[in-house]
Amino acid sequence: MAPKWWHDAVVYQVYPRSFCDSNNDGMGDLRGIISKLDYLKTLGVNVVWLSPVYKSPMDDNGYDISDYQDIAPEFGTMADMDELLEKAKQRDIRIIMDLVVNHTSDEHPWFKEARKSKDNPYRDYYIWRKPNADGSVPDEMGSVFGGSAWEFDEQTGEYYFHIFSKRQPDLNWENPKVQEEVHKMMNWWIDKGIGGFRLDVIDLIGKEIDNKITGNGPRLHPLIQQMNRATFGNKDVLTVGETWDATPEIAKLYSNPEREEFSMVFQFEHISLTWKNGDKWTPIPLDLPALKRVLTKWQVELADEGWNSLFWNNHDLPRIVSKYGCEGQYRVESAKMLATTLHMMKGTPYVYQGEEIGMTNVAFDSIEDYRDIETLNFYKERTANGVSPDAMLAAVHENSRDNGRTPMPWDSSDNGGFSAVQPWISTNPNYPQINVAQALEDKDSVFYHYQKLIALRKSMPVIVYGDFQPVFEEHEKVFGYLRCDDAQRLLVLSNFSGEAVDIDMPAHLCGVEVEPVIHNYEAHTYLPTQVTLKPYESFAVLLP
Ligand code: TEU
Ligand code: CA
Repeated sequence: MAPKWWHDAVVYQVYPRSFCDSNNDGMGDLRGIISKLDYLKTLGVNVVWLSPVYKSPMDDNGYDISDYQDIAPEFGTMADMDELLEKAKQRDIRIIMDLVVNHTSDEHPWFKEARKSKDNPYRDYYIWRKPNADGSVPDEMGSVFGGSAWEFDEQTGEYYFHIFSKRQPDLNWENPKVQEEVHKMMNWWIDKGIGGFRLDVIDLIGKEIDNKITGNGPRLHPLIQQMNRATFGNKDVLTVGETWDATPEIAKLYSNPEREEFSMVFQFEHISLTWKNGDKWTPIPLDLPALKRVLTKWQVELADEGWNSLFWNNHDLPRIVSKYGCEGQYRVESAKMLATTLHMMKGTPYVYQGEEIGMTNVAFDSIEDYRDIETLNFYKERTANGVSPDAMLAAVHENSRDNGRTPMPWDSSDNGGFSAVQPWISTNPNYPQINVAQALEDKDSVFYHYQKLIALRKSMPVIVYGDFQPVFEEHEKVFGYLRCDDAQRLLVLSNFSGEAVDIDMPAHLCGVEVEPVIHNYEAHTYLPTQVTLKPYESFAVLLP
């Protein structure tokens, strides 16, 4: 595969409203991000994915855009954005914009026009259907955020379609004008010198509503190839599509360079394993063998065709130490173990703000303390349908998107030093212990572990391009794999349990001196016939 700059890149995701508040209004902003660029440089990342900063009524924290070419005033101005691009560039950091084009805000001028009359020139920018004869909704399709996907609009007496909130009407991608407008807007950002796009729920744009098809519709890949040709195709940028239902076969369609679509996609199979029958509000414990099977499948199947993205966290997901590691006694060890497991695999790693200091889930006592539209809608819907408020709050503690959205704790001062005033959502109460200042002072912190992993990727080609081979495939507690190229063989072993585990090493992997690469307990320099892994121990070593 022809090498690309993003093959050995590590991306850091910033959720602007929760990152750093420069003017003490309780809301993170662009100047706050600018003030932390040196911190990101110290960590070693070379790409920042910025969650949406565009003008927006913030019904879904900016994933509802009312002007794609302006900045939300709470985040700053276009001059601040230009300065961020410039100062990031000085530090060799590229900025990737979040492109949310499955839908707009209901306050976007296109939608305001569209709803005025059935013959408005913008009407077909969105998806409208007549009520049934009895006045009821066109069909039973539901919104991801609860309730119907159809909203009745009084003015013209028709329903419009929205997969997310009713304030996020879906664009009609069958309309060539929509395609042209979006391409034009993307080129405007590319000309500003951005490093690429993260494409929000892009797998939904090929939908066929009348056949009840939303994800992976028949028109999806032609639309993406057309977008590629019209915009970023001949530019040296990173593009990553958010594709919840991708299988490896589908991911190859997107990311095989010959097809000229995206650099890579986010798949979520390794994330939804703890959702009972796909329902995040019915959490179940992790089945480690299942996680191993999923991670292995993606590594093996995208080996020669396509490219993986590697992530544990983002702004929609609970914190990984709380889910697959240990929040208590072994927080630091398990955060490092999870980081090593992910970062030694093949693909482009993404670090979500706060992951690099081992931030945990939050458990607010009252639903009043939550802000996320999805969490609040489902709390209301499920408790109205008989789920007890306590059970629902427990599910929120486990899987609410707000777990990943509490303000970044920079130090142990009030509100974790994020802001001088009460932030838009409360800080995790554990900020006096878990914060950036503490992590930077402690040479054994999770932060320095991430820093090392990122540096290793830049210096060891075997991590970037080596083959992936699972070892101990049947083991209930340990995940292990080898990464090999012509020059080196790297062995990675991780204990996903809170107990020590003895493993019998296969003949070809023992009785040898090894070179330690990274570890979260003492280094191993020799592999005996039986290796004992301490609780959440993980290490990578080079075999002779
Ligand atoms: O997320 C897509 C999405 O489907 C999530 O809302 C996810 O399904 C949900 O959290 C699982 O319960 C993207 C953005 O990342 C998210 O923040 C937006 O709310 C959503 O699209 C709409 O733009
Ligand atoms: Ca602010």
